[in-house]
Amino acid sequence: MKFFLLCFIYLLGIKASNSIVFSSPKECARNCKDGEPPKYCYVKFILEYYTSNGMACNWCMPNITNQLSTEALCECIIADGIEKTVLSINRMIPGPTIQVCKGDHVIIDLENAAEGLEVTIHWHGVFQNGYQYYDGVPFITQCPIPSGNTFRYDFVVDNEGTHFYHSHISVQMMDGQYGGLIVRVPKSQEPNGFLYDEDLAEHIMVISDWMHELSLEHYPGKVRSDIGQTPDNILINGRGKYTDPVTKRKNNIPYYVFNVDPGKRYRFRVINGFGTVCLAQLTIEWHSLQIIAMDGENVQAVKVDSVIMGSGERLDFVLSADQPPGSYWIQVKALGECRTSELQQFAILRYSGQVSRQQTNEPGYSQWRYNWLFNPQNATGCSGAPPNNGRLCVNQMQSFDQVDPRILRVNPDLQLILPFDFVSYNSTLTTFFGPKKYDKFFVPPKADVSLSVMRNISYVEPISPLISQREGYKSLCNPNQLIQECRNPGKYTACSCTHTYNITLDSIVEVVIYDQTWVEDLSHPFHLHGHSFYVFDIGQFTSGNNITSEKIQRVLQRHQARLMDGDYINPARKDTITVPINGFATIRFIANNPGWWMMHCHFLWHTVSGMDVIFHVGEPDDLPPIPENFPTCSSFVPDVNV
Ligand SMILES: *[C@@H]1O[C@H](CO)[C@@H](O)[C@H](O)[C@H]1NC(C)=O
Ligand SMILES: *[C@@H]1O[C@H](CO)[C@@H](O)[C@H](O)[C@H]1NC(C)=O
Ligand SMILES: *[C@@H]1O[C@H](CO)[C@@H](O)[C@H](O)[C@H]1NC(C)=O
Ligand SMILES: *[C@@H]1O[C@H](CO)[C@@H](O)[C@H](O)[C@H]1NC(C)=O
Ligand SMILES: *[C@@H]1O[C@H](CO)[C@@H](O)[C@H](O)[C@H]1NC(C)=O
Ligand SMILES: [Cu+2]
Repeated sequence: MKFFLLCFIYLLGIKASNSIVFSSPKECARNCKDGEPPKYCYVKFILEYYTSNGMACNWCMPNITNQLSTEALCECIIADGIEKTVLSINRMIPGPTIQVCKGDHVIIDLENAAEGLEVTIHWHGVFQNGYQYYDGVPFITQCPIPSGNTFRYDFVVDNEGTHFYHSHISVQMMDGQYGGLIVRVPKSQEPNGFLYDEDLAEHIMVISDWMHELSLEHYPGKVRSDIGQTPDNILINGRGKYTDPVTKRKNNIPYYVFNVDPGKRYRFRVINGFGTVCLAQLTIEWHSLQIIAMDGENVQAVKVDSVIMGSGERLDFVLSADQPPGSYWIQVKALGECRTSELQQFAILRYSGQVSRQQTNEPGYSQWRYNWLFNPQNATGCSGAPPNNGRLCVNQMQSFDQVDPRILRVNPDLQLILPFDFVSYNSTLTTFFGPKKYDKFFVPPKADVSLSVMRNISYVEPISPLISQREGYKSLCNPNQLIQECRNPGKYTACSCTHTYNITLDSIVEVVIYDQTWVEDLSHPFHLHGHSFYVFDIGQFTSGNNITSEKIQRVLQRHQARLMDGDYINPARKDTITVPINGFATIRFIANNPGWWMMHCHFLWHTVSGMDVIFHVGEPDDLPPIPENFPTCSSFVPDVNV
């Protein structure tokens, strides 16, 4: 079909590109129908430095539906009412929500209008199989886009679900470069479709944390004042009230309102866009959340009362508007190090029509009780046991579809054990900051100077994109093949190189990620690009009990025994997993997508300081050809002219 079309176009002497009819974001955000031809969805992104609650807010106020259009009808970004330098897309935060149907082409022209800033955008959750050059990871799948330039992302979305896009450079995401990317299928193809009546744009919920200054102010980080990276606030779909920490008074920014009709059932799509180490907990007053998908993968529906999500995780749930009509609180509270400041934000669930219940006072941080909590921080009861104590873990969820039987094989083709850790330089600061030392670091809240590592290697970017330029290969390494500088490490230098594992195409890969950091109340969400993985096991050791490799061996022996006994029935799939504090996660994936894929902690300060690895799947020949005129970049250090 395509071939004939191309010939026809050729005969007429028209360039193929002229024959494509672009659809607007609005036209693409349609009801997906069976048998409908795919659309070419064109979106223009303009990235700028901008100001929240700035001058534009003297002229107009964004209303709530504005937030979900693709162009700002009012260029005021209100956020939480605090004036701040932001990195916005189309003068909106979150950026435009992209809504398409599975199989559509998505073309995003990203114009970088932020002077002096380089950018890339990652399409988090989209596998990009066949479109490997558009994953948006700097120096892996592309060169960073310099200011003044436009880069065209062009891919077909082949996996449905609630996805997410965000900056993949430095800590930029934290200042506003993120938004929703929703890929729907016809209702007839939604296995959980019978559970809800509506799946509306206005029920997409992007939650994010927010600082009142540029996040770069905290990278590497301060030690004398304003230490650490704790956010000042939380935003729900880009807005919220700010509570003055001294006077405890709230400002008058209106909360985001989710409207529902009594008696109907709604699909909510929640995206955790946090950038700091705080997890987010979402609870809706008097309403249970019936989980139907995690990270875009369908699960067998389960009802819970409250959910915890780490950065990069997405959750779809059904909310039944079955309570007395009125207004109910939606609470998002931040955990981990945000617990100290009891950071929380609200939105409102509002029933239409006659009100039979008045809204109560805002709930306190720890006021609400719940029977079932999803994805608990305390994962001691997750491993090998049925859900108990009101805690439901990610590994206890069941996939909707029958799993690929290859994934249940006792022995994987490749097993990677990836402990992650921080290297602290606290006791060696005089050497660390001695002459001619330029080691990378960041300053966590307790003011140690630290670097992040996985298997003792701190990831650094290569000089050129690995997917398109071989210059980058020279910094590739892994524990079995360290680069020259690391073979004889100086006392205070962790090995810094481009931590990469080559993986045979179509092999079954098992990854065991575990926490060696010893930091209380800090659980790390790991995200895999290009694939989703099956979650087999999650667990946690009691505190004060260091994870040793012997303990991990015992975890693996038990895992093997369970595989042999056929204990795992239908493990659920995800692309981001929150590894419990002092705990581990055992996952498997089928490496069926050739390319260079990152797996990394999704907390920006950990990503940027080395808690990343690259999975290189297949051979360069397995990839589609490099797009014509694909930008190149590298260092320029030629021989000196004589
Ligand atoms: C986690 O839960 C277990 C079992 O309920 C309990 O013994 C343990 O104290 C809890 N750990 C933490 C850190 O709360
Ligand atoms: C690291 O050094 C800083 C500054 O000297 C100090 O405040 C902090 O407590 C130290 N951290 C540890 C873990 O010793
Ligand atoms: C990391 O380095 C430490 C200290 O050199 C060593 O004891 C440990 O075995 C290494 N860990 C891994 C996973 O290689
Ligand atoms: C990994 O793959 C790259 C690119 O194909 C190759 O240059 C490199 O030698 C491989 N490394 C190993 C350890 O096989
Ligand atoms: C656990 O490891 C930390 C850091 O290596 C060490 O300080 C601590 O003493 C260890 N604790 C136990 C119980 O072994
Ligand atoms: Cu981390």
